[in-house]
This record gives sequence, C-alpha cells and structure tokens, in this order.
Amino acid sequence: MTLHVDGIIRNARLATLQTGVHGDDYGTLQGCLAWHAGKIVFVGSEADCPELLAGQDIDAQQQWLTPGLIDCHTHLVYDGNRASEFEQLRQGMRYQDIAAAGGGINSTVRATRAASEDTLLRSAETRLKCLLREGVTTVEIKSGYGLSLNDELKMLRVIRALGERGDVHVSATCLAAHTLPFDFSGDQDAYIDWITETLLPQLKDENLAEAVDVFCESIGFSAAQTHRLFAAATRLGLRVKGHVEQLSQQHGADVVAEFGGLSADHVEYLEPEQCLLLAQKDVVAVLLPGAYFYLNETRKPPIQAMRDAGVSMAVATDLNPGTSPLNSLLTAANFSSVLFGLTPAEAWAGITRHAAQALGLAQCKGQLREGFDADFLLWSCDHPRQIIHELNRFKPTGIWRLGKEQRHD
Ligand code: DI6
Ligand code: FE
Repeated sequence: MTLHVDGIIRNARLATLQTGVHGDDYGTLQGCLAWHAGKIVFVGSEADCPELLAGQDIDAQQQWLTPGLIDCHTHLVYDGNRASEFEQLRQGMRYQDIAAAGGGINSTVRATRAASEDTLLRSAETRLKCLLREGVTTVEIKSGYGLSLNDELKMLRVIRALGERGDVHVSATCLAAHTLPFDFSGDQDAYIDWITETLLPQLKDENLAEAVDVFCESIGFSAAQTHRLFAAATRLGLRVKGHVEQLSQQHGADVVAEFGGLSADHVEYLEPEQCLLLAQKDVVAVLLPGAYFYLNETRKPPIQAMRDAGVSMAVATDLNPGTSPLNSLLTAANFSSVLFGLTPAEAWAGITRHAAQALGLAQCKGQLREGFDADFLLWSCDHPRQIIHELNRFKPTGIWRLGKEQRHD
C-alpha cells in the first residue's frame, strides 16, 4: 500500500540525536526522513522505507540532517543597549557593583518601560532572526525587564506575538523576579508578594506564560523568596526554573529540585551533592557560557560531576543586553565546548534533545524521531562536529519547521 506524505528527504546522513538506538553519540544513520501534517512519520534506511507518494521528494546528496536547534534560555525582548556598561566592565568594574549603582537590569527596565509594544517587537525580531538563520526552530523568551503589571504584561504580549509569526515555536517564561525594581519601596518580600498575588494570577488568566523563573543570587532573590515564588507558581499550574548558583552559592538549585523544576540555569557554583539532586529529579542544567565569557568569570560549572551524576546538560545563548549579548546559539555551543569542556556531541545534545527537555518539550522536539515535530535542518559539512568546531562558518542549507520549509533572508 502506498503511503501519501507531505515530503521525504532521501540519500542523507542523519544525526538523529536519539539515544541508545543507533551506533554513536549523535544517533547517526544513513537513510531518509519522511513527514506528514507537521510530524515525522519515518526515520530509517532506504531499504526499510515504505513505498511513499511524497509532495516534496528531496535528494540530500549525502548532506547531514539534524533536528531543528532549540535555544532554551533567552531574554531577547528589551529596548536600549548596555554598551556603556560593557566599557565599565572592561575598565574593571564588577557586574555586581554596576547593578548596585542602579545600572544593570534596572537600566534596561527603564528603557523597556519607555518602549511601545511595536518598538519592542521590531527590535526583538532583529535579534530573533539571527537565531533563526542558524536553524533555531524553538526558542524560550523571558520577561523580566518590565517589573510592573502593565510592563510585564506588555513584554509577555510581545513574546506571544513573536510566537504567532509561525516560523518558530516560542516558550514564554515570566521572570518578574529578575531584580527588585528601582521604584518598588526597597522591600524584596513585598515585591515577591506582589508577583505571587497580582502578576501571576493575571498572566495565568491571559495564558501568557508556561513557566516562572527567578534570579536567585546575592544581588537577586534568596532561596526562601524563591521557594515562596515557586509555591505560588506551582499552585497556578505553572512550571518553574531558576537562574541559580551563577555568581555564588545560594542553594537555588535545591529549591528548583524540590519543586521538580524544568531547569537550573548558569550553575557555575553548583556543588557535587546538588548535581545528585538535579539528576534525581530530572532537572536539566542549562549552561550559559556567553555570560561566563562576557563577565570574565573564572568559576566553571562542574561538568564532570554532572556527567558522573547523570545530569542532562543543555546549552543556550542567555541572549540579554547585559551579561550575554550573544546572538548566536552555535557560538554558545562552541563556547560550551572550548570554555566548559563539553564534547561536540554533548554540545549537540545541549542545543537539541536536552534543550527540549529544559522546556518540557522532550516528548515532541529535539530529536529526529517518528511522532516528533517535523523540525529539521540540512547541513553541507563532513560531520556535525565541524559545526561546533568552526565559528561563524556554517548555516543550514535547508530549514523545516513543522514540515514547512523556512526562508530567513
Ligand atoms: N542573570 C544574568 O546573567 C542576566 N539575568 C540574570 O538573572 C543578566 C541580565 C542583565 O544584566 O540584563
Ligand atoms: Fe538569563
């Protein structure tokens, strides 16, 4: 019986990023991939492929086929820029001191509050297109530069509009607990109360976010405040994740694990016993080497301890105006290897399979697998490891999202 499908790509080398079913760390196989109605319907050898009648029948000519890339941690909606602080950092000022002097996040809060939804959308689109051209088909975008009801909702509506473009899947996260806003009475506990009692119920009513995030840090919020925030988010049916152990040990990772959170992000100061906690609760560690690089940090995440404990490691840009103005997920993947020591195969898992898990999308994205979303890329290279190795050289020769070919000029 002939199977009618929307498309098939034949004569390809596939890096499926499936685990345990094909010969190597990339889940490599020689063969073809077919898709229909936005889903992958066949992945395997030509010999095993059923007889198909395909709308699109593409000869890959031995190019590599990979899953679409997933950037699972960005702050790409904001206005203004922080290049002046970049100079201060280069002159030896610490990020913490700039923030304490009223700069840092609050500097971007002022600019973002002054910007219209349309201005925010247009500037965000310029940054998003840099990621799409590299083959990003799923992106997580956080609020966190509004820090008032109208401005946080404004940011989250812009994030929703970016998801309505149709060429990328957007996961929206509320990061109102980014810092204490400069105009909020100086009482951090009262601000957390406002988030839990006023903001979260409103954004839940408007279905504006799937997850809640926090900056759990000496210059951010405490583990106890994080616990109160996560308890309220969980009661509302929202998932949780956290910026934790970035600049110091605050035990934020312990709170993420306690609530069965999606991910613990940054984790430079994670301790071995916390690695075991994350592994036990299937919490993904999201590595953000762009911030480590820009802040000239010296403390690296405990990669080997996370390997030993079985923690899934994802890699993301942390694209934000202050600590990581990095508009390239492939550069973040290269940095995760060069600066943190991931193998190219681990970096590939970090921008596909593990990044999907960090967004609660492990059952539908991040692998070339039957039943998964038809998000895939064609690459003209000798091996996917080259794409991690050579900075700013490779772009996909073909990008499909939900089985529809994308053009990002
Ligand atoms: N950690 C970071 O590195 C960013 N946010 C956070 O919680 C910094 C964001 C900024 O400086 O604008
Ligand atoms: Fe971040």
